[in-house]
Amino acid sequence: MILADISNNIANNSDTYWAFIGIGSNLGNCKDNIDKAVRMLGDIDDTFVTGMSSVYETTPLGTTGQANYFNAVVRVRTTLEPSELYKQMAAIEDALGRVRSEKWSARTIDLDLLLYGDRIIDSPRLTVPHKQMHLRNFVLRGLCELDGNTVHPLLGKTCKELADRLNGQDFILDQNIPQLVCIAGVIGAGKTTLGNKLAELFRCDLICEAYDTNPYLPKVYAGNTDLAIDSQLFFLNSRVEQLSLDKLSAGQLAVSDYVFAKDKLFAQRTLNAEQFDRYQQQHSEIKKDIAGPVVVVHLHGNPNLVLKRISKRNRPYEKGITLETIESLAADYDRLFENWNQCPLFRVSIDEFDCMDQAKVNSFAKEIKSYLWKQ
Ligand code: A4P
Ligand code: MG
Repeated sequence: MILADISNNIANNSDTYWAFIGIGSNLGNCKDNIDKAVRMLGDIDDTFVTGMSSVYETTPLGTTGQANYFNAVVRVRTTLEPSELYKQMAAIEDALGRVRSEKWSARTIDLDLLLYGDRIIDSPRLTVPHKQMHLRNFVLRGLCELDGNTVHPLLGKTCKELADRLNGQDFILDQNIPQLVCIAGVIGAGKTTLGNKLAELFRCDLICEAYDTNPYLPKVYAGNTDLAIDSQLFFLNSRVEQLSLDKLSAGQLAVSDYVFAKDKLFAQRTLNAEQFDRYQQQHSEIKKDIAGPVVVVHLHGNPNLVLKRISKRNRPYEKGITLETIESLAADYDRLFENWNQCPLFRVSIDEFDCMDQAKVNSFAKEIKSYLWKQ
């Protein structure tokens, strides 16, 4: 039965669960395949389709040269156990002509059990929540249409929060690239402190911005603008060396207390037109040789709190930093991340997230790990 208020008839049954099922099709008459699949889901014994998202067209993830997908998500109420529900879903895939060839192959229909109440299942045939759902906008979009407040029981975040991290993109766990977690944010936001803690928990290296070995930086802070280009090129070269694909191997976990994209942001702030041209030439030559982030954490928050932290650490050349500088830097970072599409982006408010709270840091690290390929 479909979209039935009949769900009310079984709503009081304590053995009744709601579940979300993701549907995808990119072979044959996709919309028709999806319609049929939804009807067949409604025909499963003791299972009622109580909601369906729109059907939307998406770019294939994980392959090239395939037709676009059509995706949707349905919500069901069921008394079936997850393994039984999954068995019925697989039977529907078979009945609709699904041929199981290699992974990522085109398919008439794909039914994935995304969520089953707040149950966590990790068996050889079935993993719930679906292992990759938090990386896929084509799944979270439908979930958000149905109920964005639905909580992912392992990550403790709503589907809306998970979707916000993806900014409309789909991602895969890719073992062929370094697993680099970059922490970004204005001076004094606490990047190195958090980076240290994450690196410790991940048992990996923390790659630190070379601000204390940059010989030009104090002079630039003191107002010597001629040296701005030297300072900027020093940073650029040091970042390239630190993040070089010769240094970080495929699958290797690493944390850095900066994101490479900030380099250009600072160059734009500090260089004049002629200096910036010089900088651009070097920048464009090297970008392809360095590891990109797999996750970015953007620490943002109250500029007054940031200023307080800066004065507390008492670095002589940071004395001249004003509230206005921090505000304008923060605005630059906001612009940088507004349409960020390189990787999932965690926006973390420093007013709410205290990185001295070890329990919070532990669960944050666990969450980040689910966005990384695991050895
Ligand atoms: N399995 C484990 N847990 C689950 C679960 N919660 N739901 C096991 C469904 N299946 C689960 O599934 C492969 C194995 O996963 C099964 O043995 C099952 O017991 P499958 O459906 O037989 O094969 P598959 O579909 O090739 O694998 P999978 O993992 O479902 O593929 P994906 O990762 O879902 O990729 N791009 C767009 N835009 N839209 C799409 O819908 N879909 C895919 C399929 C690729 N790119 C896409 C889309
Ligand atoms: Mg599948």
